[in-house]
Amino acid sequence: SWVGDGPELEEVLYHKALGEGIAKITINRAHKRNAFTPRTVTEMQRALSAARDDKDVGVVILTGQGTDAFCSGGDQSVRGKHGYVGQDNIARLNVLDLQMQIRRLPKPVVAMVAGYAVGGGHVLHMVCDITIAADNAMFGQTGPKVGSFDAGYGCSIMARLVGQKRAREMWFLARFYDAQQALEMGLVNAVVPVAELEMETIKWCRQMLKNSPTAIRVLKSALNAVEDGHAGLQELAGNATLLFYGSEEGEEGRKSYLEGRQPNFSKVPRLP
Ligand code: 2NE
Repeated sequence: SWVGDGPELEEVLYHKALGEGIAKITINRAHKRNAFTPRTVTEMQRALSAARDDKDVGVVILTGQGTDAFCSGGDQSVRGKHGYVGQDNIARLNVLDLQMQIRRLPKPVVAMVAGYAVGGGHVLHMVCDITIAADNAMFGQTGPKVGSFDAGYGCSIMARLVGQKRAREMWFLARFYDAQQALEMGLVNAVVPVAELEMETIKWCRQMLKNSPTAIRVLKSALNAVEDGHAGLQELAGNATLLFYGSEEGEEGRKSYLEGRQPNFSKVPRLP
């Protein structure tokens, strides 16, 4: 059972499953097929931050309210000349920051997709680690139809997932693909009847939660590393430092400094 938790939000819901280690972030704009505004994105960032800092959370589900849409991308009614315009009258493309936040979150993020995942909403599911789709899900990029594109992760991750020819097809023709096609293309991990979507997603989360959080954390950064260049290496390297700080060797360095003596690393085995 889900309980409301975390930061005060308006366009997004934040829930935790009691005693499960699962947080759920829901875009709550069903009347617009869960299109995002700058505010929606800022709220998703705050929710992700809360999930990251929460030691009880091991997996995050990202979804949209209702079964009509996961997310239909940027809200075109607030699109201005230089991005999407928020209440502060500033134009932003802050969804790109959100994509990076999902990518770098050291916990798996699972996209739970019912209905349309299109435009910037399609990119959002692609940057998640796992996608579970309902049988009514529809996937596609609409940018070229509405005078927009995502030439960042929207292209590079897609090409890795579906291959260069298919990626060009998806972007240049801006067609929609149903859940079964998306499964065959490697865009999603599983397709289930819409009524079973949440239960199946939770099953996947529970299975991940049984496994070593550190192994999953390092593996996520390792799987990102090559594609994300310096930023990918930084993520992987941050995990090495995190683990090293917990070792006797790391602790001896810190202690010796504080005690004003030379460090004694003589007991550290020179491993092959
Ligand atoms: C998603 C889709 C295919 C759904 O179609 P349908 O027939 O199920 O619903 P309908 O009637 O089109 O939508 C329901 C209401 O939601 C609004 C619609 O205007 C409609 O409003 P009312 O008539 O009831 O007042 N709505 C839906 N999507 C919206 C959106 N993105 N912005 C504003 N209002 C939206 C169909 O609705 C559709 O094709 N939507 C547009 C998809 C789209 O082009 N998204 C933007 C892509 S660009 C982008 O996301 C992006 C990027 O490329 C780069 C960086 C950042 C963002």
